[in-house]
Order: sequence, then structure tokens, then C-alpha cells
Amino acid sequence: MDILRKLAPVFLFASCVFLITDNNGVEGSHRIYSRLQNVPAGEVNQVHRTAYHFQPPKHWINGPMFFNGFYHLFYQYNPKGSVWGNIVWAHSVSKDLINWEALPNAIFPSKSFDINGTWSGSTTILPGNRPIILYTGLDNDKRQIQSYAVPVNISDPYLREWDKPDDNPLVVPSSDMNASQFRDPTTAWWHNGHWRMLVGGKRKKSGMAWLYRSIDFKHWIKAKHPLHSAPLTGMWECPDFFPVSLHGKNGLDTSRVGNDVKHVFKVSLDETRYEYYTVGQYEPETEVYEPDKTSPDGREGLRFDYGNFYASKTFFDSSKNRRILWGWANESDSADDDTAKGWAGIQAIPRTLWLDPSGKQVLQWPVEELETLRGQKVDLNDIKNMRQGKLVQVKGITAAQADVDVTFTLESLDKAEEFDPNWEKLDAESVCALKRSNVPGGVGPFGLATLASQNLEEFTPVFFRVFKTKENKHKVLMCSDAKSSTLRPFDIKQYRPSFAGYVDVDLAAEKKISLRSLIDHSVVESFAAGGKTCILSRVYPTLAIKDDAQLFVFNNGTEPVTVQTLAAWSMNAPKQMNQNLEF
Ligand SMILES: *[C@@H]1O[C@H](CO)[C@@H](O)[C@H](O)[C@H]1NC(C)=O
Ligand SMILES: *[C@@H]1O[C@H](CO)[C@@H](O)[C@H](O)[C@H]1NC(C)=O
Ligand SMILES: *[C@@H]1O[C@H](CO)[C@@H](O)[C@H](O)[C@H]1NC(C)=O
Ligand SMILES: *[C@@H]1O[C@H](CO)[C@@H](O)[C@H](O)[C@H]1NC(C)=O
Ligand SMILES: CC(=O)N[C@H]1CO[C@H](CO)[C@@H](O)[C@@H]1O
Repeated sequence: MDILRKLAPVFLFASCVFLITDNNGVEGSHRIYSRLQNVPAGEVNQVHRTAYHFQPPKHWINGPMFFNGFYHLFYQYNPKGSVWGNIVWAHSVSKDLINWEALPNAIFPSKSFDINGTWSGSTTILPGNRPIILYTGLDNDKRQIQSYAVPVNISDPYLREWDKPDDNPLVVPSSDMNASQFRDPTTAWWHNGHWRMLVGGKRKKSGMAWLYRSIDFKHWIKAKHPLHSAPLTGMWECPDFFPVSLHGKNGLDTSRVGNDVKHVFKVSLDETRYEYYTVGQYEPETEVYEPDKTSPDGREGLRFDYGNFYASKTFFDSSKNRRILWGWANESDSADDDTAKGWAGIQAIPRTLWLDPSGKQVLQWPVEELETLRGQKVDLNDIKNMRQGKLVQVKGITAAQADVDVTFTLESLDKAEEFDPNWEKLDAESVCALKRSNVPGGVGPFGLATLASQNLEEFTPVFFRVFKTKENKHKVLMCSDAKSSTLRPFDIKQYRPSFAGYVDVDLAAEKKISLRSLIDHSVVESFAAGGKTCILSRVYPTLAIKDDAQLFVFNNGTEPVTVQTLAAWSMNAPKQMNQNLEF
């Protein structure tokens, strides 16, 4: 047992759960499809099924989790249907973050303190290498309360079975709280004799990260002030709070404090269904977290991802000294489509996350293990001076299942279009919707046309467009546009946003910008400028499927662009992706 413990580094991960409380078909933010909640999958349709993104064997997933010499992913799952409902904590393990083995459900409603639901939470490793889960249970009255679970057999390397002791719950909502707005406990951190954890909440219209402290992990006392809150942001789901190093890419244990770290605070905003984070300073003695001036709270804030990405969680991977971020990407098709195809929801590729040298934002990059799936490679280097309207096909790889990394260079930004001052009021997504890849520009649009049919009847462009502001500054917009991703008529219920974010690069000085896209049948997951801006899109082509999908590089701006380097790989599927379904 001791030997096992020594050999087995522990990785913890947490998932976020959502809440259900409305009565007109939308609970919290999950639309409730009572008629579909218990409809099992028939023939599972594989056309848009992802190959190397984590997915449930079938039915519904929403959020990850953690653990031991093995990576453990606990995720919110409906064992009975492909829409939200009947939520349990499903459990998969992996040695490499690529291949996954499904285990029996770890936590499911069974006791008075969670009989009406087992929602999201986190894991913490206690001293002596003992993992513990904190989660939100819904009790008999459907109050949201925080409970814990521990492994039944700590010597079982898979930690298959979890026990929810009878001294639960640990924390119940206080009398001044709304018991339907109190959920998603974080990984706890230790400082100066006390454990701390956060629970997401809301008071009036303000989002709240309630702070609790404990000496023994059993008795928790609410601190006088929340660790953080922000007006008019609504319910805060899935808070995450962790240190990042001021220097280098290494991740830090969640309890690290000191002069050489900053802290990142993230919430999933129920009202927008997007996530926002701030970078700031945490003083454990006074229990104050202060975001830096450069990172505002709420809807104006920074985002880990400007696409389909929610309920994310980070964990510290002590075996490789890195912090890993893992988000959940929902489907963009309809509930009926999900029921027909028999599954819904995937996990984004796990991303290593660290502080940008500027200190103003984080950088994210797919974990290095993903590269083990790279197969056939194609290089297209030094495509000089691609003029407006130029389209170059990347041949020789499986374009529906690929990893592509391209660097563009530009001679000059003189032709950059003017940034209309009225757009200051718009978000990036609205600007992208006005300036799509088929709207010719000055510097850009240039980028990749992914999941494309041969004649571009369907394609999902991922591209840059450079603007010049009144102050003569450049603004670089990154778009991942789903509008033209499918020939299915627009009246079919499907979400086709022109996802976009700005990229904080000095293109006038650097004269180059990189783009990496992970393409996986119904996923286009992209990383601009080494991970400064990331966008995950879910799309459902009808022609650009399997071997008929194509990949192009394009320029639709008057300023010629050069492809300095382009490397593209066919991606293999992992050997094992939860096929061993035993529950
Ligand atoms: C605990 O797990 C270990 C390792 O798998 C196993 O050998 C042992 O029999 C288990 N103990 C119990 C009580 O199930
Ligand atoms: C408590 O929260 C629920 C869920 O957000 C909401 O529907 C309800 O109106 C709230 N109750 C009060 C008294 O504010
Ligand atoms: C999931 O998909 C729907 C559209 O189908 C979208 O409106 C919603 O905001 C998405 N995101 C989350 C986090 O639920
Ligand atoms: C480039 O612009 C032309 C003209 O609008 C359009 O037909 C074409 O589809 C655009 N290319 C891409 C990749 O969007
Ligand atoms: C409020 C509510 O829905 N309570 C339910 C909690 O679960 C018990 C046992 O399944 C039900 O009997 C309650 O109706």
C-alpha cells in the first residue's frame, strides 16, 4: 500500500455542475427535455463523432474531474439519455490523457443529502496522498449543499468505489443565501493552518465566490467576506482559483502563495454560458483577492476560450509540473439531433496553462501527449505572397481528423481596414459576424478553411483580420465562423455563431502570427499566437465529412501574406476511448 502510494502521483480534477430549478422548461440554464431524458440511444450515428476528443460512450456529458498515477476524469453524465437529466458522476481513467477507460459511476444519488442530484465539484489531495471529492448534492428539499466522498479502497489504483460518509453534508447554505444558488465547491488550498475552498453563488444580481475555512476539512466556517464578487454578473458556476508562476511555464500546486506568483480566478457565468477570468493578487493573510487593472470582471473580461467551452477546471499535474485546463464543449445541434445520434458533449483537448510573460493573460497549449497521435505529415513551407482570393489546398492528410500548425508572415499593415469606433460597443463575435471570411479586406481575412467541401459549399474558416484604430493602433481579430459550416437549412435548430476574440499581439513589430487547429469531425479547436486566444467550434457538415473533408489556406485581403511554415498531420484515434462500457 505504501509502495503504491509512493509510485502513484495524484492528479486531481474537478468538474462543474449546473443547476436546475425553473419550471418552464429551463432549469438553471439547462433546457429540460423531459420527454428525452430517459430515451436511450438507438443506433449510434458516427458521422460527426469525434475521434480523439474525450467523449462519453453515449449519452450526455458535461464537465470533467480528476486522480492517482492515473489521470482521473469525473464528469457529469446522464446514464439514461442524450439530454440533461439524471446526472451522476461518471468516471474514466487514463495514463496518458489520450487513452481512456470507463469505470463504474463514482457518485450517484443515494443518500438523504444527495437524493435529488449529484452535481459538480472538485477533488483535493489531502496530506498522506489521500484524495477527497467535494461535490454539490441536492437534498430532500432540493437544497444545494456541499458534501464529500472518499475512496472505499485507497489501494485500488483505479479508485473505483467512492463512499459518502454519514457525517455529510459539510456545508449548507446560510439563512441569507438562496439554496438554489450555492454550488460547485473548488479544490481546497492550505495556508497557515487552514484549508480554504470556494463555493459559487449569487446575491441579488452579484456573482459570489463564497469562501469557507476549515482546520480539519470536516468543520467549515464561512469567512466574513466572499473571496471575490462582482455586480451584475449573475450566478457564478464552477469557480476555479489557482496560482501561476511569474516566470516560465511550470504549473504550481494549488496551495502555493508568495511573491513569485499571481493568481487566476475563473467563473462560468450562467447568464452568458461563457467563462471569464481575471489575473490578480491574492493575500492569504487578509483573504483578499484583487484583480489587476488590466483584467476586468464579468462580460468584458478575458476568456480561456471564445467558443463552445464551459464548466472548465484546472488541476496541478505533479508528475510533469504543469497546470492543466480542461473544458467541456456542448453540442450546437438540437436535442432531437442529440437523441438521434446517441451522444452529446465532449471534452476539449486538455491544455497546459501558464502566465503570459506580459502578466496580463494566460497562455494555453494542447498537452504534449496529443502529439503521439500524429500520423502522416505534410509540409507546405514558404508559400510566398498569397494574393487576394488565393486558396491553397493542403493535400495528403485526413482533413476531417487532423492537427495543423501554420505561421503567416506579413510585410506591412498599411492596408489594415479602419476599426469603426461604433464597434467598440460590440463584442468580437458581432464584429466577426459583420466581417466574415467572404468579405474582402486589407490585411486579412487570411487563415484556414477547415472541414471544407471541395468547392467550399461548406467550410469553417478560422482566420485573422487586422484593423487600425483611430489612435493608429492595430487590433487583431481571430474568428472561427460556423455560419457556412453546413448545408443544412438555417431553419433547422442549430447554433452557428461567428465565434471571435481579439489577439493581443504587436503584429506591426512581429510581422507574423501563428495558428494551430485541431480538427476532429465536428470539432475545430484553434489556438492563435501560441495560445493567446483560443476558440473551439462545434460544426456539423453534410458534405465535408470523413474522406471528403478538405483543408485549405486562404487570403482574402489585398495585402499579400506568406505561409512561412505549415505542418499538417493526420491524427490517429486513441487505442482506447471508453469503449469498455460496464455501466
Ligand atoms: C483493495 O484493492 C487492492 C488492489 O486492487 C486489492 O488487492 C484489495 O483486495 C482491495 N481490498 C478490498 C477490501 O477490496
Ligand atoms: C432562488 O434561486 C432560484 C434559481 O436561480 C430562483 O429561481 C429563485 O427565484 C430564487 N429565489 C429568490 C427568493 O430569490
Ligand atoms: C450549448 O449550446 C446551446 C445551443 O445549442 C447554446 O445556446 C448554449 O449557450 C451552449 N453552451 C452551454 C455552456 O450550455
Ligand atoms: C473569399 O472571398 C470570396 C469573395 O467574397 C468568397 O467567394 C470566398 O468564399 C472567400 N473565401 C473564404 C475562404 O472565405
Ligand atoms: C423537491 C423534490 O423534487 N424532492 C424529491 C427528492 O427526491 C425524493 C426521493 O426520490 C422525492 O420523493 C422528492 O419528491
